[in-house]
Amino acid sequence: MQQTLSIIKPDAIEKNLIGKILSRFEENNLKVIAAKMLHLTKEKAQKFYEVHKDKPFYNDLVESITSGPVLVSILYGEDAIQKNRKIMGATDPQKADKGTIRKDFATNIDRNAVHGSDSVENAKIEVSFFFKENEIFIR
Ligand code: IDP
Ligand code: MG
Repeated sequence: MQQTLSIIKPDAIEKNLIGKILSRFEENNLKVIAAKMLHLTKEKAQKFYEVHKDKPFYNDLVESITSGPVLVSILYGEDAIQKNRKIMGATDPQKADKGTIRKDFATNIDRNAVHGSDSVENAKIEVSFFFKENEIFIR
C-alpha cells in the first residue's frame, strides 16, 4: 500500500471539477486520507517545483499553480503512485489516453488539471511538504 500526493490545480478548480476528479480516484479504489484547499504563495510554489527550476517552463508553471486555489490531497491504496499517474494521463493532454483526467478535463499542458507524485521517494517528500502526521487519516 502506498500514499501519493495529488493536487487539483487552479484550472480544474475554476471549471468546478473537484467532485468529478475525486470521483475518478475513488472509483479506482484510491482513498482520500487527507485533504486541504489552499492558495499557494509564489515562494511555496517555487519550492514545490524546485526540481523543474532549470526548465524553460518553470516560471509559467509557478504562475499557473498560484493563479487560484488548489485542492491538495493524499491518495492511499495499492500501487497508489503509478495508479494515480495512469488515472491522470500524460502530461500533455493532447497525448493523454481516452478516459484519463487530463484528456477529459485539462485545457493544455500548462493547465493540465492535476499533479501527482511520480515515485516512492517523491511521494514521501511531497506528502510531508503539505501534511503533518496528525492530518493524515489512513483507513
Ligand atoms: P507531470 O505533472 O506529468 O509529472 P512534469 O514533467 O513533472 O509533468 O512537469 C510538471 C508540470 O509542468 C506539468 O504538469 C505541466 O503543467 C508543466 N510542464 C511540463 N512540461 C511542460 C512543457 O513542455 N511546456 C509547458 N509546461 C510543461
Ligand atoms: Mg511531475
